[in-house]
Amino acid sequence: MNIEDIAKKMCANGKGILAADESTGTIEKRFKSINVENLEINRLTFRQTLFNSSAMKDYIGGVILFDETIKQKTTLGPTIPELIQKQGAIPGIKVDKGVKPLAGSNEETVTEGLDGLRERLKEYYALGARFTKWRAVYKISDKYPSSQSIKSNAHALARYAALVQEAQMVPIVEPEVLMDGSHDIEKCYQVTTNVLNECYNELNIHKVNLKGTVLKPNMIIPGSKCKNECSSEEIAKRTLDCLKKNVPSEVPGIAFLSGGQSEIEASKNLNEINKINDTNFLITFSYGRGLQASALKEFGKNQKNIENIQKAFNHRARMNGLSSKGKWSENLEKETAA
Ligand code: 5MM
Repeated sequence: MNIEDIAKKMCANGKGILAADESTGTIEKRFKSINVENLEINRLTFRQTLFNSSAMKDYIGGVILFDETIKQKTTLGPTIPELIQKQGAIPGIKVDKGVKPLAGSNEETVTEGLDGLRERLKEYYALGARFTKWRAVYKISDKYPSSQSIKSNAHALARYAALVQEAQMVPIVEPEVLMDGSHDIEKCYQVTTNVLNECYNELNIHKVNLKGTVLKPNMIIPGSKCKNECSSEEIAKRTLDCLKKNVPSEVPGIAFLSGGQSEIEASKNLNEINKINDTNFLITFSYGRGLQASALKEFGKNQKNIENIQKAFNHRARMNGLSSKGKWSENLEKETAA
């Protein structure tokens, strides 16, 4: 399959992306919240339980893995990428090396990982990866994000994307404007506009074929400490407007991050966006917490109760699959939970 077809397959037909690429430090935080020790076997057990779930076939087009996971063999025989392929999904890999303080603007970060990337991409391709992910992070405050952070992160994202396409894989471009803070929805709209503009400016300079990319953005949403509440309808309207104005129409797929929204909020907001989607973009999810939070809780209760862990994951995958078609409802949420 060529990269343009892969990009569509990851987001089409009511499917989305499972972000299971937590680095060892991030999964440690998640496991701590459920009192599970951060051992390799526990990480493998949790992830292979998700990847074996029945909902994978209908609702998951791609899975983003971490370096450790893509190299693991399941306790059932096949390797992790083989298990994902067997479920009809495409294995992908997070290739950034995380955020580091940005020299000259130390309260902000720049994402690193370009050194040696060309060689690492060859290795990941041989392991079965057909798409990759790189996440840039921007925080909002009175003085941030600075143009230095917007420009340096966009430059890195574009150099990453160009290398990934050279290696015949699809780059997911993830510029995440964080929800942390007390800013309102308007501020999020403005900052995301600036961030997206600079990203596509750099992607063009680096001759990235946009038809072979997927954008993973934040929704346009008020900060988590903002006093003014916003309806899902307003979030959907502002988000779609921002995407229409700032994302070139060649981009085939837009797969949102959940960014700290609750599982239900993430489904509800995605659903509202799809209800009014009058663009050609395939609009779907690329959720980490938004897909895994309930399953993680069940894993914490009893790691051996595979049925309950998978039941929780199947439910969230189905709900988000419906949201990606604008067919989710609060009632369906309750019916299935009951
Ligand atoms: C799953 O978390 C991903 C990896 O984070 P670290 O590199 O910091 O360990 C993260 O990039 C994730 O893919 C996105 O932020 C989306 O996840 P959420 O939880 O926001 O949907």
